[in-house]
Amino acid sequence: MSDHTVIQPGHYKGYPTTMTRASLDAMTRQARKDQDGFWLEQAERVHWHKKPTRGFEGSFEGDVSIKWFEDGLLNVSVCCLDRYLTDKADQVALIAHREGHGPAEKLTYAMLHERVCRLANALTHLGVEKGQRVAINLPMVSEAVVAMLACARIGAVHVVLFGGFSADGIAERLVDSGSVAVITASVAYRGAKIIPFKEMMDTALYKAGADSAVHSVLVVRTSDDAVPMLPGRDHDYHDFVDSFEVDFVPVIMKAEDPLFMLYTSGSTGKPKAIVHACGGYIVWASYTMDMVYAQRPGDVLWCTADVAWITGHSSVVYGPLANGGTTMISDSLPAYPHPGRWWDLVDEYKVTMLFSSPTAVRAMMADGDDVVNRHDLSSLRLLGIAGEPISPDAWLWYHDVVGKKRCPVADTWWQTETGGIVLGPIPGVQSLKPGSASRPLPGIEMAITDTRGRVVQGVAEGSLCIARSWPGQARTIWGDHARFCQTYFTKVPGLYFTGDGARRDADGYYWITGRMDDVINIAGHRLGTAEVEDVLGEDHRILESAAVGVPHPVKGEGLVVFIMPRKDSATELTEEGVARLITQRLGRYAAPEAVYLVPDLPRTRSGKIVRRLLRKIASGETENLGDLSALTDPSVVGAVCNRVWGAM
Ligand code: 6R9
Repeated sequence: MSDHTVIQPGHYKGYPTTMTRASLDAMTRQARKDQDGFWLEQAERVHWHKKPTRGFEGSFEGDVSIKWFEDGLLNVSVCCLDRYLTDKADQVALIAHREGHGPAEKLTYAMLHERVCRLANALTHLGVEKGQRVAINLPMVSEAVVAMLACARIGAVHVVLFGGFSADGIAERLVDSGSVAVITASVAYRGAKIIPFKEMMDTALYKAGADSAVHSVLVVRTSDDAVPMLPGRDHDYHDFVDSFEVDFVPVIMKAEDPLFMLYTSGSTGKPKAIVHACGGYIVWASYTMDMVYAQRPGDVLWCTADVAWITGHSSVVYGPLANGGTTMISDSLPAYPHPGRWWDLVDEYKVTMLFSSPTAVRAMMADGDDVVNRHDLSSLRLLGIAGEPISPDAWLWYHDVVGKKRCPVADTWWQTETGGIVLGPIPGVQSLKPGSASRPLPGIEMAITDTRGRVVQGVAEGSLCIARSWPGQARTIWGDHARFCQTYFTKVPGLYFTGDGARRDADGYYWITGRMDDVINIAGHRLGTAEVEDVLGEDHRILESAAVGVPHPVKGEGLVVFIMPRKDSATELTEEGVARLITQRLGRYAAPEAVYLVPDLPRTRSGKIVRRLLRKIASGETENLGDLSALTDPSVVGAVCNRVWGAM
């Protein structure tokens, strides 16, 4: 698909937007000219206890410091709830659908406020204080949204942990974050599978042992089966929480106080918790969701992301609620109990905006057009995606078959570190190009740099960087500011380095070419290959390993692992055993597509494993393996190829 496939905004006649090309350009110009003035104006979107007068303060140089709205005071739960109690108390804030549990629960702003206050009281009663961390490990149930907002209300920092992490993964994060309380569920359902959340949490807490500071565990009962409860530590969520008062005076926070942290993967082994600050983050969540989604009364936004991802934070919880919209969550899968399940739900709940992942789009595309065509999807007006690159074919399928060519598709590019959308179209105003994440939102100074770190203007390809701070920017990595500076600000001094590669075309549209570091993206989930290699390095039977990402038709990328066993261990080590070890240690999401035991790994003369070559071999690229003369022992390649291609 060439850059010339362009869908003009006029194609979506009558698309409701209050913006025009001129107003958008004016915003971009104003943000460039007067950064502080622009953002202080945007900060008016949210409710402040004391309005800020200061914009950005800090620097991307040296010991990087990022501060926004420093003299402002606020409470984020007030921005999302209390401010709507006067005019939207009875409007539905949250639709929470659970597969197989009948009609969805609908919580109005008043009801959500009540529940948040009860939990805020309960957490306070348990001794949780401002600044302390609370881990949330829940499936997509209403309590997940309540828990995040209740933490925000008492000033505790929430750490939402992904349900796909293993007990080891959870233990490591509980210890690293110093969490004092946990909110979890007895089980989660994933289609026909039951995932024992509480049991995993018990194992994690046992493994963390004295290193964990967790004193209380609240358990949402999601099944009728009893789960073991440790007296003194564990409480049944509703038995405990529902008796508390329905009001709680919000703790007033400084704009720069942390709101939450969220673990993500980078190119080194240890997972890192990205820290976001109250003021900048909520302004950014509100601004970005309004620019791209522009929720209006009557809109139902269903973002299918798990709350444990940044998309779940900004596009499920904080953005929609800060803007007074209706947000929907569901623990359903697109094809369970039958293909087209999500289309049933779109019709049943009259979803107007569906925001999902390219992986989900590809999976639903594989089920065929008939499945979609059997449903009434006339409620939809906007389709969104984020998380991974989408091919123009899949984009067009989403647009033509799901959106019936009526609904714009907003491909939005962002990261845990960016807090919200950075690249994305303004539907109805800007042209769309299938496969491109469009253009930067006003206020974002995107840059592309060449291999020498020089900013290139105009049509360019290289490293995707951001030249100026924006309010939703991550402030640090929890407990490791040096790593924060090193990871994001040294590759191209003075700029924020995203880790992605991109091409910019003549119209200023960005085309993401993928990660430039050793991070792979499996169905939108970031996994550092070093994380996998670290786990394998702990097994004494393994001499060395190399993890690589290969293209996968549905998941975007899949994990393939090469193992060089110790000579004396070659017989006891099996490829299945290695795969099991990875899922046990990291979680189900990291399950490899293939594991290959090989006698040796291809290396450069300086001893570095040539992952690029392994990636090609694992992808079945039999030609163009490139120049092998730089390898210490080119014959190794033959042995690796035999193992892999013999198995294909
Ligand atoms: C929001 C989110 C971030 C990484 C990012 C990039 C990839 C995200 C994308 C995309 C192509 C898009 N990514 N959006 N790639 N097109 N529209 O996914 O955050 O989990 O931190 O992942 O995802 O590689 O660097 P996160």
